[in-house]
Amino acid sequence: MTTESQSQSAAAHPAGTRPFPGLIIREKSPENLEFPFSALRESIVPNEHFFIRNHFPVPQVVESNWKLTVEGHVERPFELSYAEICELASEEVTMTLECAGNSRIFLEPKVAGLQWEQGAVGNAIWKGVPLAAILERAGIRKGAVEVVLEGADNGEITKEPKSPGKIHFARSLPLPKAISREVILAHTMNGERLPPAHGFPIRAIVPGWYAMASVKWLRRIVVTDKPFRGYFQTSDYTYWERREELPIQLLPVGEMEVKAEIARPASREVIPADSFYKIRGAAWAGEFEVTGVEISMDGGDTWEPANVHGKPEPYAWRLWDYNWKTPATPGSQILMARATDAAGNIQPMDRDSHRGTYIVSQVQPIEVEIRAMTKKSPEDHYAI
Ligand SMILES: Nc1nc2c(c(=O)[nH]1)N[C@H]1C(S)=C(S)[C@@H](COP(=O)(O)O)O[C@H]1N2
Ligand SMILES: [Mo]
Repeated sequence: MTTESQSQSAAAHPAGTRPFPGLIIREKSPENLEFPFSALRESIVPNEHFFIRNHFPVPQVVESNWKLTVEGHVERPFELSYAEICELASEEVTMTLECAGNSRIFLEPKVAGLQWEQGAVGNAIWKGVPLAAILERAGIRKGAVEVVLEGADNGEITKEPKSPGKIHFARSLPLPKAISREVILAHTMNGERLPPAHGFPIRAIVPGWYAMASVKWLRRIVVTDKPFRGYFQTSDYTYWERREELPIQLLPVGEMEVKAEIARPASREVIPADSFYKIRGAAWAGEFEVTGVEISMDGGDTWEPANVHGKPEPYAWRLWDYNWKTPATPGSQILMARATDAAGNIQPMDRDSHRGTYIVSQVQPIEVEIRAMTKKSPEDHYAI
């Protein structure tokens, strides 16, 4: 009876189509939800599975009242309605959004902040208007240095460092990044209108940068002639620049680092001894293309190349797999994956302590148990 229902459920959910186990709640209010990374199947994460990171409650936006203003150090300030933005020439970019605090739970000693495991990351196809086109229309004045992107969401931060009363979520980009064609004001996520939690009606998409730069519910663009000193730029989302081990200054977190994550097996998975098992995961590299992924079974002494899918392209992750002949001897086994990018960066083994509570990109070991088993899992023999 049990056997029958088990085999029925295996038939109802053939490899690769198992039901989604649900997003993990990291915080109830404001809502912060993690993608269970071991559920990774496709390169594009469906909207309903995409992680959510909110600092404040999702703002109620009435589409017909919503306006995006462009102001500051420009010749011709102006505003746009949602309908007007949707009519402008748009571009598409496939981009991996990774929260700068992703993988924080693996830090020792423990640090403050949401305790994300591997799933504060996702990859989607975004479509929208290049920020450069909007800035061109406004006419950037001489002496401009940054472009501030401000969201409609707001609130007060009562934990240290406290905010000066109510503030909006806002981040700036240096002018060269802001006018690069890849930065878009997105209205579409995987072919659908942006879902409310992901920034409806408009969000910035800043390819190559950690996701805090991709401001949701965008309502104001301000060109400035001095560096922006907003809360999420100075008190939060910063790391120490050091010279000869001395902290020199706090810098805003920016470009993503090269990183691979293992989706399958999951931590503590039990795997049959002396069998064939397909290890799977994703790797990304911010501004650069992922060129390789390697696997180590001996704590990083030796590395074997994994099979990286698709073509190298900047901004988007690449799925990879590795056909593993599991050990004959039962016991604990540590797996590691590391990625390399087109600029020659290799994912490091060790944590750079200058990064505070952000940019957790060192190799993340996964521990599994090898067990002598007669019945193999349905995903064996390099299935899926
Ligand atoms: N307006 C606004 N934009 C925001 C945030 C926010 O709280 N408010 N969170 C940022 C952070 S820290 C991350 S990781 C991403 C998460 O995007 P997602 O919720 O669509 O996955 O949005 C960024 N943009
Ligand atoms: Mo984030």
